[in-house]
Amino acid sequence: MKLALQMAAGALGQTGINPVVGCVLVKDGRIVGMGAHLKRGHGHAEVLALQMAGEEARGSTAYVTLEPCSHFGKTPPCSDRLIEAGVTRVVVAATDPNPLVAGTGIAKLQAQGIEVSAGLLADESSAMNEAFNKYIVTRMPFVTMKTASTLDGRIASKTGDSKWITSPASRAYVHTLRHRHQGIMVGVDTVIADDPMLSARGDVPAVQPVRIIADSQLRVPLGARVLTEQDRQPTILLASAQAPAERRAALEARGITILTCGDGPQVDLTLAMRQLGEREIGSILLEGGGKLNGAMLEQCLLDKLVLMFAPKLIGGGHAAPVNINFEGFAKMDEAITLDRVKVEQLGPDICLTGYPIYP
Ligand code: AOF
Ligand code: ZN
Repeated sequence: MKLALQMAAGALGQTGINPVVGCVLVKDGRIVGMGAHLKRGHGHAEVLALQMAGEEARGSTAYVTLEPCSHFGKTPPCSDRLIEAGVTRVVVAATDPNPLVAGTGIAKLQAQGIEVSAGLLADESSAMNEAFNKYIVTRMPFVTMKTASTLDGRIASKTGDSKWITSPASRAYVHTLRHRHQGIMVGVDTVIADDPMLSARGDVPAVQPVRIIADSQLRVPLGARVLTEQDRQPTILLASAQAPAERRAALEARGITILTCGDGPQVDLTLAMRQLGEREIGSILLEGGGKLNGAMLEQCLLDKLVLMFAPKLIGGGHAAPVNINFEGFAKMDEAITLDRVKVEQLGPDICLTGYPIYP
């Protein structure tokens, strides 16, 4: 199962709204087949492992990181394939929360007399598929907020200088994070200030995430790189119905997708997330700025926080922007707290990961 999990982990970021899954077939103490799901619409892990094993699959044990599917999706059910191939025992890590599967894959195998056990390294498997686990039951994207700030929470100095706050090790990790999400989201002020590419530029050639810009009044400059360099990565703008019609027309004439999210002065972020979910964007990395981060937090739209802190203090009062800017609460016992906190060091920086619990 550890090997199956390693193979699944290798495909993180490649499978879109699908989970990452690994499968290892063992017979007489020897591996006879292995496979991982590498791309939505292509073979599931079990099918690839069975292809490799051929006749040797008969009488083997399958170790699968996710319950074998029981439905006709883009591919036929894996549980049927395991049965046909004569696999006699199946060890599952996590069950599949997809309402189309949810225990029926295991039941199907058991009904054919196959010995099934579930739960081995289930937490490891579920953690890898945290975005899938949310999206498949809610159709809302799993949102990870990443910030890179000084120890006093600043994302720029009082003069606006921000290059660089965190170390090369932290910045490299950001590209890994980008690679693992289907969308990267920022506010239009970040586009105006930094003209970012918002691409994944890690060591591994990546499936590029969609770029999502919260831009209520469609203020994005027509020459911004997120608009002019779109061959590998489409850009989606989130706007209010109030945005000027001529801006909308100019952008649409350039083939830019604009999602209308409410008619208030600011984008209705919940509606925005729902619309992105409908477009099969199941995971988003939110990269600021502070006000957008704060608004997403206040509206309980963040599932996970990755907070990077450089061991620096820059100060700057109201002139220096902070990583998460929101109205806030009166009492400490109203605070949003983080669960399952993990702290790592990235070069000299501290990287804190946690899952917000909303009151
Ligand atoms: C498995 N093995 O390797 C994967 C599974 O549209 P499809 O056919 O790719 O089906 C996607 C669904 O199948 C997905 O939502 C999840 O429930 C399951 N994924 N199942 O047995 C695999 N990737
Ligand atoms: Zn399957």
